[in-house]
Amino acid sequence: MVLEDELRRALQRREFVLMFQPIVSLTSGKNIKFEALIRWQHPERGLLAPGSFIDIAEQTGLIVPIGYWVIEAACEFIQQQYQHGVPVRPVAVNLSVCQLREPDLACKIERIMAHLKVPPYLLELEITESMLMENVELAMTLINQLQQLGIRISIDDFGTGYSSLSQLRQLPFNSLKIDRLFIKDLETSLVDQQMVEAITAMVHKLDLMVVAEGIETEWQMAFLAAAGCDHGQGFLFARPLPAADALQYRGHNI
Ligand code: G
Ligand code: G
Ligand code: MN
Ligand code: NA
Repeated sequence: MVLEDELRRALQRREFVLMFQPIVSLTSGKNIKFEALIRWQHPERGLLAPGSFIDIAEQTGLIVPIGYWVIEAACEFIQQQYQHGVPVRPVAVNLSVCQLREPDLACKIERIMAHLKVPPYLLELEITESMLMENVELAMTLINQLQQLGIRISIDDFGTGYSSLSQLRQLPFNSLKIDRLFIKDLETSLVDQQMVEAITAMVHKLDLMVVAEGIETEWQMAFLAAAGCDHGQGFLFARPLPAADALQYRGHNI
């Protein structure tokens, strides 16, 4: 069967699952929120990472219905947090550029959340810097609509696209995620150290929270905390976790 048909069937048969990777405070180590990351529980090939199917899902437009499923599943995880009596943390969901082009995206997301009785401030949408730059006008309209609903927005993979300061300043984001590329060699690269410090200072001037991605070592965590980054995400704290494990996660000892 071709991958497109398999994906369509996977959606009907509910073969997708979400994993949840904690994002923690770099000052207290407490869990602040989660990023939802999709996986495909394939009947023959096992658990597949998004790298093996997101491209096809985007090319075929299937990412749009899959994207609505992701939002529903993220809301169900928020409901689970209430049911388990644990502190309820927001969930961040990745958007694809195809979803930005849906004229009624904001409206549909609002309907899903109202139906599942999840307050809008518990959902955050991650939009990559390059998606933003592909169509600034469209992104701006959508981001304003979503913000008006009370949904949070973060700019993902920052530093890999080409946004200008004036464009960033115009858009009402809540947070910005510094791409893993800048964190990877932080310990040995003076340039990366200076970049991270400069980005953090600049982004704080825009009143946004700064999240560093891909933190794998205590050294990186300490440097980023000293540089003023607010939050961190990475294997040092936790890998993307199944919902049941994410419900148990509280934070990192600092
Ligand atoms: O764990 P990781 O391999 O999950 O994710 C790889 C890439 O797939 C990341 O760039 C991430 O943004 C993307 N991705 C993960 N989950 C989703 C999703 O639900 N929707 C979209 N559009 N992209 C996702
Ligand atoms: O949406 P985004 O492209 O930021 O997706 C996050 C991706 O980063 C996922 O594939 C996730 O599994 C991966 N990731 C999260 N933390 C780490 C880390 O500490 N190291 C590495 N190498 N990858 C990470
Ligand atoms: Mn992301
Ligand atoms: Na990223």
